[in-house]
Amino acid sequence: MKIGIACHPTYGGSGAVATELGLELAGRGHEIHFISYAQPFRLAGFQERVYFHEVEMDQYPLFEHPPYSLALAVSIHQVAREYDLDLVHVHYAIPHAASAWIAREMHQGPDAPKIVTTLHGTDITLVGQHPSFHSITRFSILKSDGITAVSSFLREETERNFDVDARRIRVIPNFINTENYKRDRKPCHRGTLAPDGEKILMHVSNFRRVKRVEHVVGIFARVREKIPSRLIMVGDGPDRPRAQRVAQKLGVADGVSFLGKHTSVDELLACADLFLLPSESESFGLAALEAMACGTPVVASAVGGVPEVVEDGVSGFLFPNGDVPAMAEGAVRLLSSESLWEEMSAAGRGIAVDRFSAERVVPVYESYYREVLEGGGPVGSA
Ligand code: GMT
Repeated sequence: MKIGIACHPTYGGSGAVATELGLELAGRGHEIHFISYAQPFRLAGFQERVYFHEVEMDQYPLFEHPPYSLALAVSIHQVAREYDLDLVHVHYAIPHAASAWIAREMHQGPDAPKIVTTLHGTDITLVGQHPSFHSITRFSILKSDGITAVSSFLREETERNFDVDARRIRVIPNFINTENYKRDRKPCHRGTLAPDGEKILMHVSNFRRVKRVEHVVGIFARVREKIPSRLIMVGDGPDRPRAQRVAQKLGVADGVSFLGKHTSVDELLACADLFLLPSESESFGLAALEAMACGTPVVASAVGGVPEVVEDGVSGFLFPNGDVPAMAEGAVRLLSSESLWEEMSAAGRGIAVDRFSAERVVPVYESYYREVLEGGGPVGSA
């Protein structure tokens, strides 16, 4: 198949999944065309059958906010025509689903590419609900030829908030390359991250409000009272100063390292003893899956789609959103018992391999594409 993929290139789960999917599909013989305003952050190096098309926009003083959605529609249309795309798969509904719909309208005729929209999270639970986006998000989801959601939770939220019949939405979970994400990585950065042999607690995110990075620091401060440990914060975003302030306030700043953005989080997760994800909302929790694949148990809040990924008491512990003391207790329990840690580490790796490996999930996308290509017109109407 010839497949266009539109995604946000910035540090975040939807762009990571879109990129990994494109690379896996190319590895399976498909021709992949990434379309975005910048190279997706996980798209590095040359790979056969993979192309990147940068959406071009001229600056013009009249535009304080250049109309990216239109420029993207034009790029999708051009790439679809030039390379004879069968299908355009857009990740994160806003603005991609609307741009793809415009591109398909411009194309017209029977050879217009089909559109598959994957819903990732805040496009449904937060951003898409704003009055300025709600109706166009609903319209463009309904105009897609295929709709997928990364968890059952997100499918239900889409039905509840956008009145899209859940039967039209296929749940295809996020996946992981279990060859890259694994425990025994060499070289191991353990000695650099925790030079005195401390336990390593880790958090990876884009430090947005929903991630509650101050709770990550709060949990760490409590754990450190009982267990020699260090907190490694990977990523960056608007709440980094908040996390730094809390670390100062709680007197643990000397035990926290902020590494900034990293593309090779596999190397880092493979040396962690515990992954913390106390988000207030999370449609899936890709970072938790990445940790599990690396054999790192997870302590997280039981919100959204997280329980579909992290099995409470099996690959980690889940607690009510905001319950920092309970999360800290769970973390201490896990880190104090070698046998419990070993059990949960192995279970997490096992779940990642059995249910969320690229080998298992990518063929599900392929057969869904075939279904959509054979299925005819748009799903439903706006
Ligand atoms: O929704 C976001 O904040 C953006 C999005 C992203 O691009 O990082 O994250 C969402 O998509 C990820 C990949 O499917 C999921 O693993 C995250 O759980 C989800 N984030 C939220 O629901 C907050």
